[in-house]
Amino acid sequence: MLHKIDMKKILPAITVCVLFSAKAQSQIADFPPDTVAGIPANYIEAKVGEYTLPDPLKCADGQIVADAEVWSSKRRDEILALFEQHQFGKSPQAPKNLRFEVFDRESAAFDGKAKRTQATIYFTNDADEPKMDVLMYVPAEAKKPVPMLLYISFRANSVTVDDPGVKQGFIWNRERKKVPAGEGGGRRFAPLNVPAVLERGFGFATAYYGDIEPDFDGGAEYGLRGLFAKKGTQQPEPDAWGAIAAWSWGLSRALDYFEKDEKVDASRVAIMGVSRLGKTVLWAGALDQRFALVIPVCSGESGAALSRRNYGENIAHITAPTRFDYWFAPRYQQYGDDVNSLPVDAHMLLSLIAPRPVLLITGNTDKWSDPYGEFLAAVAAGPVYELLGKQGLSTEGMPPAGDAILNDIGFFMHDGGHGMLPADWPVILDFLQQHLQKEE
Ligand code: GTR
Repeated sequence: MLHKIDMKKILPAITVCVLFSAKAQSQIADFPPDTVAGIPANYIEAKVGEYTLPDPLKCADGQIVADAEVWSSKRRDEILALFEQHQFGKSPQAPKNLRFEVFDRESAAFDGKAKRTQATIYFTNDADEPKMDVLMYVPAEAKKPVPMLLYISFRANSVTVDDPGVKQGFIWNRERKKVPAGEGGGRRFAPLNVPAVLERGFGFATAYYGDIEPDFDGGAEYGLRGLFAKKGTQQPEPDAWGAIAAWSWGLSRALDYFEKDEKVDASRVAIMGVSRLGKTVLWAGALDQRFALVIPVCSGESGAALSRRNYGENIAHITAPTRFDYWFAPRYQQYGDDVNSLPVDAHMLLSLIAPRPVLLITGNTDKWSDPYGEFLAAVAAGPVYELLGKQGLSTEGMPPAGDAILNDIGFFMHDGGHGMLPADWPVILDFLQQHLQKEE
């Protein structure tokens, strides 16, 4: 059963939170790795360390943000620039004339319940690669432009959705070659429920992140960042954009396309992604305020979980040269040894989504991703939402697995591990409906 946490529930919820910590400690042996990239990982609450979060409502010059005007004209820009400089890197502007080709328009799909459109998006006017295929469905009976859930996938469109009409896609395999999807694997992660989305009056769209840029060290060469790289530049700048910024940029191009498709209400497009793609949708939503709602699933470290908590994965783990340093701006790595000098943290990333709704989905056994760290980030982003007239979590006690909070900041911890679970779907659909469905 879903329910909203109200004030009467705060006390029991706090108790649950204390119990959760104790339970978490007793389950350390569950899944999480002890050491990654030679760096030990901590799963004991008492050892997360002391930290003070930077205040999202205090400007660099000391001014306290007391109204929405100062937030949107000053402090928000400061925080965005800090994330560009220190974490994700600086992305280029949108291309002037987006080039796209619709190669399948409004074909009947899902037993006639949906209309399917497929388009290829080219990122510049003068290059044909990389290019991204966007697959979208709208409810067949829709009379007006529909709100849309855009899901960035680990898999090509032809294997993300169960529909024989989808164009055969390609994916990058471990040998850094593009192979027809279906042969080269690709993580599943998400039991998608497209018909359920359509039944609620929403459209559903997806794109494969590897179409934007392959996910391996050196992938920039084959992907979007290669397209924008200045010839002859050897050493990337400390604030050069990483792969997460590239994937985020690609999502904005899908939205550019939706703005031109009369079936879509481009002012009501939600984005969703799992794990590293949860980090991606957070950064996409922060950069591009046209996205109306953001759903990061198990986004964890450098996503919605507070980096300052030394619990599960930390910045040193994620930016280890053998792991995912290429996801971020080169400067980010330096905070692995000194997280307290990082001028931002996850609560500020969430505050960049405000006042738009954001739903954090986590898992109680996904300790590597630090679900409690995501909850605390959401609590700390609350004052920004409230300043903008919206509702944060309205509790400081983490709800138990299975209970959802669906305020403008939403939080749901499923009973299970890393990735999306069937139990997430009713929560996702309720959240979309509550925040993006207009009263007719
Ligand atoms: C993990 C990584 C996480 C998360 C995850 C994923 O190995 O440590 O931060 O991004 O990969 O994307 O699957």
